[in-house]
Formats: sequence, structure tokens, C-alpha cells
Amino acid sequence: MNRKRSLALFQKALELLPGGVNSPVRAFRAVGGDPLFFERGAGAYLYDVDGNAFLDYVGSWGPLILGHGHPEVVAALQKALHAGTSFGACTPAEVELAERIREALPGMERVRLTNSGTEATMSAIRVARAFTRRDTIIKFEGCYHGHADYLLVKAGSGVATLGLPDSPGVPAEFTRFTLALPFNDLAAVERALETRKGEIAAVIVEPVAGNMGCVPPRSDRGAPEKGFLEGLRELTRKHGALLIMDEVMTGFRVAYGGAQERFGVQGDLTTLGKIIGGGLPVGAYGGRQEIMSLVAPEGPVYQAGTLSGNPLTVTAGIATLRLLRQAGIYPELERRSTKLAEGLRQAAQKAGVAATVNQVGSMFTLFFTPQTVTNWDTAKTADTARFGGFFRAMLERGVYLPPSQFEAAFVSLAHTEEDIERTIAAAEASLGSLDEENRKEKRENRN
Ligand code: KE4
Repeated sequence: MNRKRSLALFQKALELLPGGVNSPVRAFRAVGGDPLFFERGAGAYLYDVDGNAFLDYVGSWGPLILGHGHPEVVAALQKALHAGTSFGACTPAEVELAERIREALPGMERVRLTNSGTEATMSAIRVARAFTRRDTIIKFEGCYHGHADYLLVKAGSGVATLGLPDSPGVPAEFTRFTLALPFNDLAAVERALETRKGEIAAVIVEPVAGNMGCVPPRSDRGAPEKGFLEGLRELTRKHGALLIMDEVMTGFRVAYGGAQERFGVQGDLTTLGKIIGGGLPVGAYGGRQEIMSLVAPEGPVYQAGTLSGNPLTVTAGIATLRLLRQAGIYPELERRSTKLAEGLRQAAQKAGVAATVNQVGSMFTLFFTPQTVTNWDTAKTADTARFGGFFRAMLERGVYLPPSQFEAAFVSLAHTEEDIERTIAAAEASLGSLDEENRKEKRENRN
């Protein structure tokens, strides 16, 4: 594949941007090779600067559930553009977007728009601490809620030890009120709430984890013990802590009403991002009126943003939600995604490659491990070198997966049956070649 212009651009980018990128995962360091530079997206496809076309399963990390350049979103944006890009003042569109969000997620009685998911989670945690007058929060290992200092906490700190920073530049004191527990482990949450009775302000969770790869919450269907989300709801209520559902990725992704609709468990606060901006910078947080009434200027909890609710983002968000609200959208997304996930499982089986595929709605991950992946510890058993080989083999065949084993991939409404079949065929060939590579390595090691 000709990558000349991408390579030249990356060399120049390395002289201007840390690691040559504006967000770490884009640098392809987790999969090897240099990143591609894209210049155009259309439907399910991305086109790089060397004229190569790729079936896109990143979708800008979630926002592009309709595919690239949906005509109705583009038309709405063109109209808004001529009216003005930003006023830093009230506009009718931001009221409409908030109304559409509340209609989809009724727990969000009041909504505040921000410019990123990070701002949304930071603000939701601040409000939760103010509302409960408590400081400590619980998050889960392998879950990511943006890069606020106190959320960059080392996995496995657990209830015994205080949170330890997972990045230089974060003072130890900043993470001492953050506990990181194993995802899907209700007993650990119960222990933490009991041990730190009256101290826990909130539990923040990705209701379907996407940032360790796709990992569903343990459901209570048929199981003796409670489902993970149901258990969190019960335990937080019992201990006076707020439950923050971080639906930046799952909101309007796994159902129109997000994971809270899909699993029937409602948080006290919800954070959103990605899809509600239709591909433009966005975040949102919201919840019960009694909690959100604390947010300035109605209440004393300060939070602000120059471009919060800006007309372009809001216009793209409204156009996207309007289309997603049409009947039949999610069942069709689910059908195509299930067909892809099943096809990947069969391709791995056929190639004799140890792999497991997790899928919830139109997000999925193929983990290179024989284990069932239910949390960060089991996700980490995946063979990341093998994932890198698979990623590169799929890229050569015109399929662009997320450049990391620990990210979720996304199917959009623009991915057709043919695209899905083409992806499965590319996976069969790629997994087969991986296995051939493996056998060759083994022969070479033996000689
Ligand atoms: P942003 O600040 O990147 O808009 O959102 C942070 C965030 C918060 N909560 C969840 C559940 C998220 O998934 C994210 C961001 N997701 C990553 C993808 N794994 C963004 C991609 C990137 O960092 O480049």
C-alpha cells in the first residue's frame, strides 16, 4: 500500500506535535507502524492522503454512528454556518438539544453542555461531591472517563490503599480520594462502601466498558447474584452515594436512551459526549433537578465554557439525534453488528486462533485471548502483539480498526451488508495469515 504522503506528513507532525498527534492512541504505537493521515470520510469509508480507501470501524471513536458526511447533518451544518459559528450567548438550538437529550434519558432532568467528555465527567464528579458533601469517588480498572488529574489513577489501588497517580504531573494528593476497583465486582464495591462508610460521594462507571475494549456489565439474567449495574444502583442508594453513568461512548450508541435504557438501570447523574455532537466537539452532564440545581449560576458549584452549546456542535447533534430517533434504526444496527461479531468468531475458529469477541449493540472488540473478557485483568491477557499483526493485516486489506487492542470498534448505519461480508472475508484472510506467520515463527524457532 502506498503511504508516501502519510509518512512525509508524520515526519513533519513529529516536529510540531507531541508524538506527532493530538491524541495518543492515534499514533499507532499500540499496533506498530506509522499512523495514516486521512483527508476525507464518506459513509462507512475513510480516504487517506495517498488515495487508499478504508472501511472505518473507528468512526472518530464513536460519534459517527451515521457514518461520515451524512447529507442531512451536512446540510444542517451548512445552514447554521451562515448564521454564525458562535455567540457565547443563549440560542434556541441548545434548548432543543437539551430537550432531545432529556426525552431520551429522562433521568437527566437538567442538562449542561460542555466541549468534551472530560469536562462532563469532571463537572459531574464536582457536583456529586458538592451534593453529598463527601470527597471520595470509586471508578473501575480499565474504565476511562477523560484525563482529569484525579481520574488518572493506577489500576488495582483497591480499597486497602489510596489511589496512586498513573501519570507524572499528578500530585499524589490529587488521587488519594479516588479508589479503582475491578469492573463487574460488586463484592469489592460493597467492601469499599462499608469500609469507607459515609465517605463515598459517587461511583462512576462506563455502563458498558469501551476503554479496555468492549466489556459488558455482568447481567443478572439467570444468574443467582445481582447484575453489575443493578447491584451498583442498589449499593449506592443504600450508602447515600451518587451513581454516575458515564455514557460518553454508550449514549445513543447501544440504544437511543443509552445503556440506561438497554439495561433498565438509571443513574443519578449521566455524562454524554461523542454522538450528541455529531462529530463536533461536545460533552454533557445532567441529572435530577435537586442535584443539578447546585450548578452555577443557579447554585454555587462553578463550571463554565466559552464554546459550550455552540451553534455548530448543537446543530450537528440535533440532526444526528433526529435521524437516530426514527423507528428501526437500532434493531438494524444490532443485526448488522451481530452478523459481524459472529463472522469474526467463526473466522478465528476457522484459523485456529485463540480469540473472543465481545459485542454490545454496535460496539465490539475482538480480544486475542481464549479467556472470557469480563474486566481489566482478563482483558490484559490478550496478546497485543497478535492484535497488532491483525490490525496491520486488516489495514492492508482496506479495513481500519481501532489502533489498540483495548479500544471498542464501532459499526455505523452506513456499513452495508456487503461491507460486513467484506470485513469478515478480510478477517478470515488476516487471521489465516497470522496463523501462517505464527507457524513460520515456530518452525524458525525450532531450527
Ligand atoms: P473526551 O474528553 O475525549 O471527549 O471524552 C473522554 C471520555 C469520557 N468517558 C468515556 C467513556 C470515554 O470513552 C471518553 C473518551 N473516549 C476515548 C476513546 N476510548 C477518546 C479517544 C481518544 O482519547 O483519542
